[in-house]
Order: sequence, then structure tokens, then C-alpha cells
Amino acid sequence: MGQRIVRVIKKLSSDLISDLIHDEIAAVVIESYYPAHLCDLLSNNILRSQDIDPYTHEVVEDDALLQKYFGVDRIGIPFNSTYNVANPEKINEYYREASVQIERLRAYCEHFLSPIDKLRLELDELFIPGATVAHFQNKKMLAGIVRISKAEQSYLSALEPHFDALPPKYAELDAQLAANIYLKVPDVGGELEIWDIPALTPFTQAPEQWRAVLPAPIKIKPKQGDLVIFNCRKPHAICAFLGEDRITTQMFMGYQLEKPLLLWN
Ligand SMILES: O=C(O)CCC(=O)C(=O)O
Repeated sequence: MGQRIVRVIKKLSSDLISDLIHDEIAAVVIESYYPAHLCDLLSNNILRSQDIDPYTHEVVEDDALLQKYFGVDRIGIPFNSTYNVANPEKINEYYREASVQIERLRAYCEHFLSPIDKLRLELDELFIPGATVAHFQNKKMLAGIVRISKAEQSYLSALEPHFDALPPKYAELDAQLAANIYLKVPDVGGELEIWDIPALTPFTQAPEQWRAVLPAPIKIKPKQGDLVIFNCRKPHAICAFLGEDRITTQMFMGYQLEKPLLLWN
């Protein structure tokens, strides 16, 4: 087996995206993708935001779909928070807020190119046949959520791995990747752990004490400004950390054969 984490400086390529999609590699780290001074500008504006809410992940337990909090807060509404919600107003709110959050992230960048916009442009330029904001329900989605975690609650993300897989009723994806750009990172801990096993299908119920039955994970310690893209249908977790907040901006990338990459949160 070749090298499963590829590190490059600054430049993303179409081959790296293809290698991730086809599981030739488990993760790619583009070092110094977004400049440090803009990461600082963006983080400072994020920490002053009045729009921070808890981020929850969907998990299956006893055949029921539940939303669980792992100590991560967010700016922007993730689509997964609408999965098991009957109230159509919640779904409308997601779509209403999508463009608001896209604009908000741009405003936090104070006219500089946002890290998500940079990535969206580059994916479209590099990848044949391009990349576009997803519209699974014929409405444009959010692409570019902000996630903020604090040291005191960081153990919650570390306890058990999770994975992200779009339910097929929205789109049958051949692969799902997650792209994270690290705007602020703690000195101690906060590594991304990825268990390099075959990608899981949506609604897989994870065993209790999942860590104990998984092989040793790959660990990536992101530095400020790094972009990390990985297959988020593999189990992953964020290690507990000390010190400064950990702030990322993130989006999912869905792949279907010969179609543009679909971007969303
Ligand atoms: O913050 C990270 O390092 C990973 C975030 C994550 O869990 C994801 O993108 O699915």
C-alpha cells in the first residue's frame, strides 16, 4: 500500500481529488492554503459573531436517527440538522439561511477572497466536469459552515468516532469528501483522526465503543491555513486539546460519475 496521506504545499490538483474519490489515498493536506493574516482576520470576526449555535451530528441508535452534540459550535445551519425533522419550517429555514451564511462568511473576510470561495473556484477550474453548490431539492444549499470548538468541551469530539454520509434519498453519491480549512488551531492536541477502513454506507449503525474495535487511526495535526480533504464516510474524530479555540470552515464534496462535484453543508 502506498502513502495514504499526501502533503503538498499551497496547490491543490485534480489528481489529488481523483485519488481521494477512488480511495487511492485517505487524506490530502494542502499546507498554507490560506494565508495566516487572513486566517487571523477571519477568526477574530468569527469570535465576535452573534450567530454561533451548537453543531449536531446525526447518529443511528436502535434504528432511530438522533442528533448528538460533540462540543462543536457553528455559524450556519448544516443540512443534516433537517434529516429527521417533520416541521417544513425548519427545512425552509435551512434554505433561507444558506445564502445569508455564504454572504456572512464573505463579510467576515472584509472583501478578501474567503477560503471557501477560493476552494470552490479552484475545484471548478481543476476538476472535470467542475464543481457547483448542490441543489438536492432543487434549491441552492449552503457551502461553507464555520465550526468552533473550545478546549473545555473538546473531549466530547474525541470520545467516539463519527462519519458523514448523505442519505441516498437526496442524492446517490459515489463518494463523499469533507474539506476543512483551519483558521485557528490549538498548540496542544486537536489532531484529526481518520480510521482508514472502507467508506461506510449511509445509516450504518456504529458499534458501541467503536474505537476499541477499529484499527489504529491516521493522525493529522493541522497547522493554521492548512486545507485537509478526506473521505468523511470513514470514521473520524477530533482529539481533545488545550489552549486556544479551534476554528475551521468546512464543506462537503459529493461525487457522482461524470458529474460536477456537489458542494454543501
Ligand atoms: O475539524 C476537523 O478536523 C474535522 C471535521 C469533521 O469532522 C468533518 O469535516 O467531517
